[in-house]
Amino acid sequence: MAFIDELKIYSKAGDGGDGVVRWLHEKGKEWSGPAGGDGGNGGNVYVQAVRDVYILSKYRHQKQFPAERGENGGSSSLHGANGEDLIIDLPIGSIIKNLETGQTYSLLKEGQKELLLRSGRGGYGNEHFKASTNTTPKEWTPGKPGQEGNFYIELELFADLGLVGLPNAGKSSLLNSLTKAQAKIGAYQFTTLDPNLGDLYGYIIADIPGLIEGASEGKGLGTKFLRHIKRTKMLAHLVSFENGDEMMNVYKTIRKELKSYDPELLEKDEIILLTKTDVTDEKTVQKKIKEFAKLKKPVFVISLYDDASIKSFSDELIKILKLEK
Ligand SMILES: Nc1nc2c(ncn2[C@@H]2O[C@H](COP(=O)(O)OP(=O)(O)OP(=O)(O)O)[C@@H](O)[C@H]2O)c(=O)[nH]1
Ligand SMILES: [Mg+2]
Repeated sequence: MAFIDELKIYSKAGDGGDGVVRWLHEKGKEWSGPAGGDGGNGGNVYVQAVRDVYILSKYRHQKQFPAERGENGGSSSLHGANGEDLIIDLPIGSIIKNLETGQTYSLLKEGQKELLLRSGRGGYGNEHFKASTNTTPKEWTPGKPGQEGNFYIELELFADLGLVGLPNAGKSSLLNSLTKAQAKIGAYQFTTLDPNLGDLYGYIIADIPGLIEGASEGKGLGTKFLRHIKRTKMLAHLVSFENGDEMMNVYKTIRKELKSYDPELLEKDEIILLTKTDVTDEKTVQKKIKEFAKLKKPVFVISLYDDASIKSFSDELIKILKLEK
């Protein structure tokens, strides 16, 4: 299913039903008393957090989200039925902005429910206006309108581990070998256009589209997707041996781009993954391990063609993620 992480919708809470003018019907008496019921209240609009990062794509073709109107009052003092509330399910990590009022709501926990739009009250029927001085009231009031508004919904994923690195570093390949994700792999840059997610024993790994120098100024795919690692607990930074002597520079370039997007990204715990060891020799691997070890972060080397390297990284990763929780 397509991954959608932003959406604009229009929503409206239900209007109240109108009050009505009705009369008691007693034999021989035409105006024996008012009996017009009140209108029902409209339905409210809520958003609720669910554990489904793909749910926004379900709403792609639905731009309007109205809650039910209250029913009008009836004869014999019948109160109109209340309109049903509308509950819009959104993924955990959604930020919802009311474009009219500027108010924002963040859904942080599964099941969290927020009232977006308040419904209109039902109007009064003529029975409501009965008084000793007014035994045959003809007054009634219409239902009040429900609130309405346009909303911008943006998803910031909550992953346990975010994979970052240059295009072609092997991020999607790694995601596929660690999890059941079936991310597209390609021997060209920017194969990944939207974040991919995988599940490693309950830990969510997010594969972010590749970054390049100047991403913060909009080069390549820009930094649009970096918001998905803002709330990610830990980063895995992939650098391929294909970059040869440039590996450390490549690493620093990506760190610079992360920083210009949000300096806090640099504060996150990070592990370093030197990928594609199969394209180089053992001596270079050892040299690079030493060089990167100076950064005082865990360093791993992997190759897609060396199952043992993936297995031992996966085991270590689970241990590290357990400690992070
Ligand atoms: N030799 C070798 N090639 C690899 C390895 N891992 C991935 N590749 C290849 O490298 C290319 C890029 O891999 P991807 O996983 O698509 O890279 P990515 O980092 O997701 O790239 P973008 O989505 O463009 O950012 C593909 O042709 C893979 O087959 C590896 O360990 N060794
Ligand atoms: Mg990719």
